[in-house]
Formats: sequence, structure tokens, C-alpha cells
Amino acid sequence: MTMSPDVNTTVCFPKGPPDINIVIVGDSYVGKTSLLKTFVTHEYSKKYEGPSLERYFEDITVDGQDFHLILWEPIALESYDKMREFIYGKAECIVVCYAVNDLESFQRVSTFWCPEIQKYCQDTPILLAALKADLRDQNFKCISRSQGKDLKCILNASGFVECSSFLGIGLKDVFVKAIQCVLKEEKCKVA
Ligand SMILES: Nc1nc2c(ncn2[C@@H]2O[C@H](COP(=O)(O)OP(=O)(O)O)[C@@H](O)[C@H]2O)c(=O)[nH]1
Ligand SMILES: [Mg+2]
Repeated sequence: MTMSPDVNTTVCFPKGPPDINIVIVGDSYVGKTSLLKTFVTHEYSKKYEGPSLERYFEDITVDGQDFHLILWEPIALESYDKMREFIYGKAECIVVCYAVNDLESFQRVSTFWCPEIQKYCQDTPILLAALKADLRDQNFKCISRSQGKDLKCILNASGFVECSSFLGIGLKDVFVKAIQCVLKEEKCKVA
């Protein structure tokens, strides 16, 4: 006997929390991969693995609402701009990073990263993030918190955060603030 297919069957998938795509950029070696890995695995590693495309997933609750984070780190080398253009296309918030002990990475937020974002996705909200904040205690030449806040205003970024993957401080706050930037942007679009 052959069974006839049941044409009336509908398959229902359980609906999970909404996806939020966050893209993290900034010069090589500022600590982007460490931020993502330490946030997701709760383990910090000193090892530097060089530039590579990274993607991580994490569930998070913000203001009582659940979200499924998709975290992208495209390759930071200038010649990979086509890859970044593709990934920027997915971004609902872009986290632009510098390291507090690296003046050049701070300057390149204004001279390279924000102009590139302006070119490919000018309406996407930007969160400015100061990484390796633990190094400020050891080096008086570091970029101060107020310099970071001033840059946030100059760039008209949606927010500013500081964190240290090494100390595990401020990591969740980066992604909470990034989601809040996305929600604020959505509210503005509706209003
Ligand atoms: N002191 C300190 N070093 C860090 C921190 N985050 C990353 N690093 C180190 O900086 C180097 C580059 O980090 P990585 O995350 O690979 O940078 P990326 O190129 O921006 O992804 C690695 O050797 C890390 O161990 C931090 O919060 N504090
Ligand atoms: Mg990296």
C-alpha cells in the first residue's frame, strides 16, 4: 500500500527571540575578538590570533525583553573593504572600537572607520567603545574617558562605553547599550 502525502500538514517552528545583528570594527589589535570571545565564553585569552572574520551568537535580556545576538567582526585590514561592505549591510548597530593605550587607533575612528561607515551605511547607529581600559592604570599617556566622551559627541554617535576584557569589566554593557541604540533607532523610525 502506498501512502498519499498529507497535503494539509503545516509545520510550525517555535518562535525564538528576535535576532539583532551587531558589527564590531576598529583597528587590528585593539581587542575586538577578545571582547566578543570573553563576553560569550567568560574566558579571557592573551593569545593574539591575527585578523579573521569572526561570528558569535549569544542570548541576552535587555529591559525585560529577550534577544538573540549575532555578533560580527569583519577583517579590519583596509583591503577587505568589500567584505566589510557586505557585513555592514546586516548591521543594526556598529560598535566602533579603539584601545585606550593606542592613540592611532583612537584617531583612526575619525579618519578611517567612521568615514567608511558613512559611505556604506550612514543611517546605522554607532556605539563608540574604548577597549583595554585596564591599561589606563599602568600608562599615563592613555586616552581619557572624557576624550572618549568628547569624540562620541563630535561623531554624533548614539553612545559611549569603556570596557576591559582582561578584567571582565563592562563587557555586557557594550551589548546592552548596542541593543538600546537599535531600539531607540526603531522608535525614532516609527515616530
Ligand atoms: N590589557 C589588555 N589586553 C587586551 C585586552 N583585550 C585584548 N587584549 C590583548 O590585545 C591583543 C589583541 O587582541 P584581539 O582581541 O585579538 O584584537 P583584535 O585584532 O582587535 O581582534 C591580544 O594579545 C589580547 O590578549 C584587554 O582588555 N586588556
Ligand atoms: Mg580580531
